[in-house]
Amino acid sequence: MFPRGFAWGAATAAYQIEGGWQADGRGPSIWDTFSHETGRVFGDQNGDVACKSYELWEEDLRSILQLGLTHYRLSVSWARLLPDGTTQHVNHKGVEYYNKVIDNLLTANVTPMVTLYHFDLPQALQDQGGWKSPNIAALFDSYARFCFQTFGDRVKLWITINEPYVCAKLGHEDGIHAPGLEEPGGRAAYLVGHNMLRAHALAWHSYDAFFRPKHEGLVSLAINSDWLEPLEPDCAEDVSATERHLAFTLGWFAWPVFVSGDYPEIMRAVIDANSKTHGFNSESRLPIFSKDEPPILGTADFFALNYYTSRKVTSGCGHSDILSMKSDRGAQEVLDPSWPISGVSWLAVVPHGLRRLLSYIKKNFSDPAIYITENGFAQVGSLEMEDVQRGKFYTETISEVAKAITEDGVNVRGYFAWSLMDNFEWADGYSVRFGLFHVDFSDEKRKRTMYRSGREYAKLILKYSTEHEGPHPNH
Ligand code: GBH
Repeated sequence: MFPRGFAWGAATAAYQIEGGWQADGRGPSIWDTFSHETGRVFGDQNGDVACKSYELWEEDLRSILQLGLTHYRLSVSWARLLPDGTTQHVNHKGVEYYNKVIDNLLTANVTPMVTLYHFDLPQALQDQGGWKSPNIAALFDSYARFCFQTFGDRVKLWITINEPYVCAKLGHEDGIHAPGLEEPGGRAAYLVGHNMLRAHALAWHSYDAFFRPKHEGLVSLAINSDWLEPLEPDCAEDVSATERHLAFTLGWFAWPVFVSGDYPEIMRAVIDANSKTHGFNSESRLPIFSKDEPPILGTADFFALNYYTSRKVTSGCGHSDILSMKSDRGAQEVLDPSWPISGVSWLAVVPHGLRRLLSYIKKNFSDPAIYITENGFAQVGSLEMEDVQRGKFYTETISEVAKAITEDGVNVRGYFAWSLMDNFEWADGYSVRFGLFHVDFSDEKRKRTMYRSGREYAKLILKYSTEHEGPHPNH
């Protein structure tokens, strides 16, 4: 059911697990700043200590081996490697840490997939305008080259930026992620998304020109999207609201990279029309790609998809007189009452949504090789080590992936569960648990204990990764 060499993985991100926020010369990031402000994160918690992975990497490795993962997706902390964000000052202790992690993984026959940016911008760069500044693209490119140069002999799977949508919208329009900006008008979110695409593209071109020839790896960006369906399939307005929503979510980043080098036409048309209505008539709020910069089109060697949930969509977006990315999108999300809700309110359990989204990607983005770089299920409140629901979630989701491969012909190359272990869940702090391993945050040693769902995932991996190993024809 799963092709030979299929990646069976789990994922984490530096700020969510490492702790050691001031250890060995790490610089501050925007998540340090944000989480240290009162009222930003649940219970005013932060990632100062988190799972202590900076200190306890060997425990993480043990967990990875217990699950039998073939791949592990981690992110490197920009501010740990380059404390002020620039290559002027390299923190060698940070380099040593990631060298150890990568080398240990390879020795254990686990393939690393490394994300360069998972929400944690060095504060020094935020102070210069962060992702809103056009200069960020070149700074990111230097950081990426530094990482390719330092780790690229051993790391062959790279993600430049994780979920630009989340950084742009949650960080710069909703203000619920770092840097916590609540800018109306949509302009900030579009600008950040634009600079992230420029940054990603520069890094991809750098890899392509200078590193691919000897390292032969693959580079992409991780795009998050819910699966979206019209609330009333026969209602033309719901159908067009759904198309619009898909264009503003998945299309915002996937269309420029996989289809045209520019934003979906409907995005530009809607944003321009709304700008006019609101009396803006100068330049568009959605930036335009310069012809003098390397092209965005073609800058992904595979499609990296983070999928968690699905929504039904209907037209309109409530009553909003305020111009925003959300109001431009003009779509209202509705939960289907038949979908169970996981521990967090936003995560309705819809495994078949993943199969449909995979087919949509195959059809609309030229049948790319796809890695599902995140997918998972959250627990909150009372803790269940026998997390039956999560086990069922993984079993069902993986069976939908199997159908996508065998029945729909989708070229899926790997699946990464979010997450290896419970960790700092951004604005929800430690109140939301996504792990295959439980982490005891009241224990000095941050003891990791496998959940029942971890045991079930391990069984699935064992079953599917050995199905090709029949008896040798000569025996
Ligand atoms: C991923 O984002 C992140 O990459 C990962 O770091 C994180 O731990 C994981 O999800 C689990 O959350 O609060 O109602 O505004 C997934 C995409 C988009 C899902 C924002 C949650 C917030 C909904 N996320 N969404 S709400």
